[in-house]
Amino acid sequence: MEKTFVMVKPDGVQRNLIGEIVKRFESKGFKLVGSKLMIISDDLAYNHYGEHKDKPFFGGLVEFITSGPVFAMVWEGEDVITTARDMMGATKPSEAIPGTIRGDFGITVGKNVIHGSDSIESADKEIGLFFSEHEIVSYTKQDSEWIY
Ligand code: RTP
Ligand code: MG
Repeated sequence: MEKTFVMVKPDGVQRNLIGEIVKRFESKGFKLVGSKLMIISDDLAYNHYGEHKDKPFFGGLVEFITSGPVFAMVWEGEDVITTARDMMGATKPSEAIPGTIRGDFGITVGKNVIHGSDSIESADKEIGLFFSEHEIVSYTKQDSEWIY
């Protein structure tokens, strides 16, 4: 089953949005298979956001993402990578439609509350960066094809 990496960014943690965000993914029907509150090291930030290393906002992005605790999660379910991105909304909260997480809780692009992997490749990479194998829990909720 497909897995994705989702993270409540430091602004979301400070604003007490962990529960709200977990609730949205649970209510949608996805299965939480890993989670932890952690502070991102500079090394991890460079690895995670390496694709943006030449962008003008890279320094500020690393400074922000390492500035306080984040809540890192792995969610599992059919098409969870794309669906999580849709639930998050556009990168710029000003362009994110109401009903999405960024549309409902964000204002500025630098503090946009949540991260989610944007492809199968980035999900694999990011899950591996943030979680060791024993931290991903494999379990069954129901003998059902539609409850993940
Ligand atoms: P993320 O990786 O954090 O989930 O966000 P994303 O895919 O929607 O956007 P991405 O293009 O990967 O950008 C990563 C993060 O960099 C910050 N950013 N700032 N100042 C700017 O113009 C700018 N552009 C991007 C945002 O915080 C974005 O989430
Ligand atoms: Mg991205």
